[in-house]
Amino acid sequence: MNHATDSRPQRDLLRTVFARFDTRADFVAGEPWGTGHINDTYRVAADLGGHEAFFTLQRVNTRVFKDGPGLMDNILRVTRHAAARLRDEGAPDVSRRALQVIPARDGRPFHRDAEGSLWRMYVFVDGARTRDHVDDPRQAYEAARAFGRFQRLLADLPGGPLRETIPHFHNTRRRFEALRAAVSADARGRAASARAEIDFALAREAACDVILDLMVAGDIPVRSTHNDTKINNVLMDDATGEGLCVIDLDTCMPGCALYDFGDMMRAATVSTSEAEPDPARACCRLPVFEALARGYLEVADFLVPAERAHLVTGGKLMTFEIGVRFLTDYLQGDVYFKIRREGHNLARCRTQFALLKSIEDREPELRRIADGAAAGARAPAAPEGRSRAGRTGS
Ligand code: ADP
Ligand code: GN1
Ligand code: MG
Repeated sequence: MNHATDSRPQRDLLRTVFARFDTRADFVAGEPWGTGHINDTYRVAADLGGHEAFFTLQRVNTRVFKDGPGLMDNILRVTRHAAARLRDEGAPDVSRRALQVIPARDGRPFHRDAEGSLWRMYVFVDGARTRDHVDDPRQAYEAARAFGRFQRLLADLPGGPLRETIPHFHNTRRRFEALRAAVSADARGRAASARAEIDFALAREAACDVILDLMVAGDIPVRSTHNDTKINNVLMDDATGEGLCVIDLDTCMPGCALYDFGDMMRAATVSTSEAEPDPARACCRLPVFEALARGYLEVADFLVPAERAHLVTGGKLMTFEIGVRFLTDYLQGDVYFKIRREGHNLARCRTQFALLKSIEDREPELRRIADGAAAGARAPAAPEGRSRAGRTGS
């Protein structure tokens, strides 16, 4: 999870930034943390009255998130509501189940450094970790329950709609048009090297509008959603395996429940990593999908019939959309997603498109599984403490 030992300039920077936040702890060390594609995340170890304490310090990518204060306002609303609700419900370990923002010494929920970068800090949740890949269906079940609970929590968030932190984030039609424009411009002369992927995407244009049309018709509601439900955006408890805490709240805003389910499906069911060197191996794992759909539907009791009926459509759409975004970024010269090597975004796109092809090939089966999970979720719940998580085995 941690990448490298910190260099001296980096340590000095982290120490200076850490001191701007309102803790009684002294900086000891900091190291890059996690595998996110957008923000820069560090785990800071500090001395708190002789005890070691950890914090998550993040430099928010303000090229992507242009209204940092507005974004932090969303996050404060969501995290405070989450903690209050958990307390009302008598949940144990509230401080590990809801992110806690640590304010800066000036009282703001962020620190702006001399270069204009926006920093924020959370309490680091101990005894839990994220995973980039689902190894067993139980993990998908737990992650789906965590994201489903999170959607339920957002449903009664007081104070009106959240701000749109990235306008049109999951508007697949716009993402598709951006791809078309990138192909025409071919600014980096890369289109020839991605001809097969471009053709694959262009042939699926009709997919863009299916959910948008249902939303316009009023069959599917706009909800407050997470919008980045990658499997590594939920912390899993080391001891119990429970999906403990939903993180990466930057994209919490008005959206569609199916985008959240779809992005989970994309990230959890894939058999390989996101930038698999041999993308043809990427396929959708049915037992993982079964666990995911069951976990989500057991919790997401608020869904309307059209949402229940289109879970697989959501998965296809999100897999398509992220593939289109990786491809567009490749053609534009890797200006959005962090890359670690030449061709990284094209490799990521290939994995998404191989996964999409696999979902298309298995669609009837996936729909049967989703319908079965929906029927099961309507049946009387299993008694407390006897979750049905283990039912599919592996
Ligand atoms: P990004 O937007 O770059 O994906 P995240 O907010 O998801 O950033 O954080 C990156 C990683 O840091 C996560 O995958 C997780 O492993 C870790 N992380 C983030 N916040 C916390 C926290 N409060 N406690 C423990 N680990 C965290
Ligand atoms: C980014 O921040 P991270 O790594 O969790 C991206 C998501 C993509 C994902 C693909 C704000 O998520 O939309 O689905 O990469 N986040 C943003 O791995 O663009
Ligand atoms: Mg993340």
